Amino acid sequence: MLLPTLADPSDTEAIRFGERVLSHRQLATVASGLGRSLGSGRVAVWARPTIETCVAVVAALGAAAPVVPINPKVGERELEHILADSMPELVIAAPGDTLPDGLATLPRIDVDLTANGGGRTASEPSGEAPAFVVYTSGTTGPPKGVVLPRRAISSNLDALAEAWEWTSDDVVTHGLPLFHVHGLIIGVLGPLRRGGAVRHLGTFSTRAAAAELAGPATMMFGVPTMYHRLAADIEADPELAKSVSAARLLVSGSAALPAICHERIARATGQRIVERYGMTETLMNCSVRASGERRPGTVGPALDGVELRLVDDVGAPITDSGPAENGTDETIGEIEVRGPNLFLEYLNRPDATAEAFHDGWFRTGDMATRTPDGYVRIVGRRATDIIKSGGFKIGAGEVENALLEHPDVAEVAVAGRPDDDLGERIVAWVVPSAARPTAEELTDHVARLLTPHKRPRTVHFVEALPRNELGKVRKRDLR
Ligand code: MLC
Ligand code: AMP
Repeated sequence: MLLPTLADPSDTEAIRFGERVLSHRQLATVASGLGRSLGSGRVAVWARPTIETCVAVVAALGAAAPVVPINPKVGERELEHILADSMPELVIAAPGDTLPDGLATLPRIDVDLTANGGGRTASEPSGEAPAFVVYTSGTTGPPKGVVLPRRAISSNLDALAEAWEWTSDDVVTHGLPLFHVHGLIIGVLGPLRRGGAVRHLGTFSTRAAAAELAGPATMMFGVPTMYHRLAADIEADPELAKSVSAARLLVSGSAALPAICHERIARATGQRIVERYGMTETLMNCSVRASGERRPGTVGPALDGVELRLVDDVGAPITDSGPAENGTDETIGEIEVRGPNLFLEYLNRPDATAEAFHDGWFRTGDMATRTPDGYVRIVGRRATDIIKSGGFKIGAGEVENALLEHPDVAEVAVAGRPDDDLGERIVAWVVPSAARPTAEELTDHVARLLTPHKRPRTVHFVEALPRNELGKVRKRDLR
């Protein structure tokens, strides 16, 4: 059962957004009330960071209807693609939400927090039944729908509970978006599966997080950008640092946490951040254990039940990743994983699904080393056309395609560049056509077509792009 605590609910707090609270019993009642209106077809959930979004997701899971979470900032082109690809039967939103065109034409159900379904849900579907379709970027083309089965979620949340000694006494706080696996599956379904609570910040700020950690929250989840901002704030304000030091566990993931950020927070609070490594397709693969050594720059060993190996350039497993013979470093290989945490397929993309696997192992595209005691250190990515900015994954190709739709763009190349705050920043090199657009016009254009987090943060106007003999852009030579 995915959410056993809702079958036998308690009156303790389950979800809080500011003053809006539901106990486990209230959540079970409201979600089953909403679930009565749902069939078993896919449902889109307008995933604003609200209590309604959590209720919608729990209701759909209870009714065995797969959820397609929709980024409330989604642009027209991206939404068009997601809807055509996933074909949801209806959309669930909060009362008063204004939905964009595309979604507004679907049958709509508003979350009613007074609904009463008596806590009854459909019989529990099999573990292989799809629970979510979460869209994630690739190197080229529009985002792919990752179909996640129920067993991936339950097994992964249990492995994390083991790793983090996570119990019903824990209260998780975070300000993550609810349309990706980090905020929604780990950050909301995680606490619900444990029978504990989540207190969502609405929007992340150090002050709000610190107040929660000084109060009831025991754990915080965040992306490195949030910890980078938190480090600066607590260094400037010892009271904030004191609040953060009260946490039981600070967890970072979705992108690499720089060792310097880890050390700054440790110096100010005594807290050593626990880093974990995951992916939409695999949920979480590795984590430093709550009781384990917290080595900065490492994501710890594989979680229980997750098999992880490193393979070389020709796909051969690297058996010994201890110090290499040249004595300079450990052997670097691509991470491949196998286990109950894996997705079922990319929706409508058998080609992409087949390509993602190698002898039954999922190819993550992440490059890493592993110490003899199993600690994984991620050192890079196979594809240079994948950008991780603020913990969001963005394909350079999708941003290029969006920019090429602008009438004043003749040629374009997009790449990620290091950024202290965002990890990587999206940079575009643009050859304008006759009329020269402003940088702001172009960033707004991408924000409107795709989503604001995919907008370039820097635009360089150039006369030509560096190309090789075959006409392909040499991204390494972009300056
Ligand atoms: C800015 N905005 C615009 C805009 N420019 N809106 C329209 N048009 C434009 N041109 C708006 C934004 O929408 C936003 O609104 C506000 O301005 C600030 O935007 P921003 O500057 O882009 O935000 P920023 O400060 O950079 O965000 C940092 C951040 C964010 C850390 C809060 O990057 C974030 O939430 N990251 C989390 C990513 C995540 O959850 N990843 C998990 C993937 S799963 P508003 O209203 O929103 O403030 C995964 C697997 C795993 O990776 O392992 O976990
Ligand atoms: P997404 O497709 O958005 O789920 O992003 C998954 C990717 O995020 C992984 O393939 C990694 O490249 C990256 N990632 C997640 N967690 C970490 C981490 N702790 N350290 C480094 N990279 C990470």
